[in-house]
Amino acid sequence: MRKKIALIGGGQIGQILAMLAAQKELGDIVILDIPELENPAKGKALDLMEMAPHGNYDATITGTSDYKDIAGADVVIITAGKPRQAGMTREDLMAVNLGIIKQVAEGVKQNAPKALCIIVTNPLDAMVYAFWKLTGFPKHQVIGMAGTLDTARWRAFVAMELGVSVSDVAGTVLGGHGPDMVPLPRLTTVGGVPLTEIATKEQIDKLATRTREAGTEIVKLFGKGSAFFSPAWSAIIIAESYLKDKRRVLPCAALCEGEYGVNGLFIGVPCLVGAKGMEKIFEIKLTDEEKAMLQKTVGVVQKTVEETKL
Ligand code: A3D
Repeated sequence: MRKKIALIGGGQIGQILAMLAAQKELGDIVILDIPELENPAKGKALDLMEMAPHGNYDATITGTSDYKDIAGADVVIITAGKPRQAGMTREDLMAVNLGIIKQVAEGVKQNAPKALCIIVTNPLDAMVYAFWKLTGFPKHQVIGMAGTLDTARWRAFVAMELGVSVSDVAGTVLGGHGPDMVPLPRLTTVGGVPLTEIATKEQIDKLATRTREAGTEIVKLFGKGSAFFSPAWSAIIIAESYLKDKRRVLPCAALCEGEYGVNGLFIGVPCLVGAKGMEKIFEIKLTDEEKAMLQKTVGVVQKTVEETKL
């Protein structure tokens, strides 16, 4: 029997997620949106079924607004919620998206209690915390997608700056999904060569700043709405690593219980994602400067989480 992937929210990111999950043949796909958008969800699903002969995939793709249709899902990816508009911070979305996450948590808890849940909705660090609190799911079953994207952006900018293949750029970004996130140049390599030996401090500082502001750069260009291709890919590789037990080490927002000196918050850290979900957090020995930057971002996340009052 095929695996089942439920996509809660069939907007910009949701529809790309559906296409990627189909192309990768991760399983059957259900796109769930609000009742007013049930027909567009059905339409997107049908369009993707009609793409299958050329896309060369086998999957049943359906649209719905009824949580019963996600019953028994193996993976749930949540993008339900408002995206930013130009001039907004992610925190400006708190009130409206917290209300939406409350509904989603109830629907997922009742219908797909065993699924690996990947949260994408912003403000990410608070929404993943709220979802975890509201469902009571174990920590290995709840992952926030942010560091995977922030790291993809960091790698892309490094490759663009140095004129090298992005495949050879490895690195990681820690912390919350906001302008205080912590790219780690010290641990970034290009084909095994340390970034710090082939780029100047000015170049590295510029790349770090661009990474921290990458989401905002796209929001400004769009004018309306936020990035969707790269967030979708970033969420799908987490799902794929789980479904195929690929055991990839991906920066994800995971519940820290002592790791990095953080307790009870979801923070972007390197995670092993395998058949049991978020199986392990890898701890890195940080320099004093990196520790100070991490503390700053943790403080920001703590404040946002407190606003959920959960
Ligand atoms: P959009 O295209 O508006 O799609 C959101 C969808 O959610 C719409 O189709 C809504 O109808 C639907 N929705 C709203 N309420 C509900 C509900 N109660 N139940 C089910 N569906 C609902 O937005 P988008 O896809 O561009 O972005 C989705 C979210 O992802 C936003 O909150 C963004 O801020 C966030 N986002 C996060 C990242 C990260 O890196 C964490 C990156 C980009 C976007």
